[in-house]
Amino acid sequence: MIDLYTWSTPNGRKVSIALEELGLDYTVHPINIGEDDQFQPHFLKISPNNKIPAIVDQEAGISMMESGAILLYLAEKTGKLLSKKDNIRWQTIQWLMWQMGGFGPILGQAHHFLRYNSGKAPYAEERFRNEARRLYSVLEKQLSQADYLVGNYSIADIAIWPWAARFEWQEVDLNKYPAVKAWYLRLADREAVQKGYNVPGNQPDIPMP
Ligand SMILES: N[C@@H](CCC(=O)N[C@@H](CS)C(=O)NCC(=O)O)C(=O)O
Repeated sequence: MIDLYTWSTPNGRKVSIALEELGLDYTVHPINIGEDDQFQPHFLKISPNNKIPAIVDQEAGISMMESGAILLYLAEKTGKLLSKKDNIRWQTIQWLMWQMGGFGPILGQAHHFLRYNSGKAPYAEERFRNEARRLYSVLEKQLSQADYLVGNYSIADIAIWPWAARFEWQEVDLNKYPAVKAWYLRLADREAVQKGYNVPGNQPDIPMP
């Protein structure tokens, strides 16, 4: 049994989608970051950086923060969603790192300036709007070659998709990125993605381009 500490955000959804895909039993502990639950001492013991998601794998005695590390852990634990073939494995990890170091942080800033603080910092709005679109172009090029980021469906797709699901917040029109749109809809059609998206619950439907 895995304890999942999460909230309805892209980083949180990566882990709930992976747990659903892998068919692992898990208990959800909602950490409402809008009410500062992430600063509660019991949570800080698991996630010292005061951010969701975090997991505790009771059986293995392992506690972890950082969604990318958690995805790697779950893939290693189950032997699924990360190829054992060297080239595909490392390419998958490369795209996971691209999400962790670029797609996620830049889109997070786009949300901050474009959605939550619109009109306050025109330079930052332009910078993150443009950078978001550049990143979608990179994704478009990669997905034009295949149905998934690397080889079969993997933790790279699971890491990137929940961020793309906020395309409206990023002022990104997915119709301008046809390969990304097709991939986005392919994943949105998966039952595990739909279930994982709706954790911790009561979420509106997955946004459709
Ligand atoms: N690099 C971290 C980022 C996690 C993160 O930014 N979580 C946000 C929600 S998506 C959060 O918990 N924010 C609360 C806060 O900053 O206080 C990961 O991928 O797990």
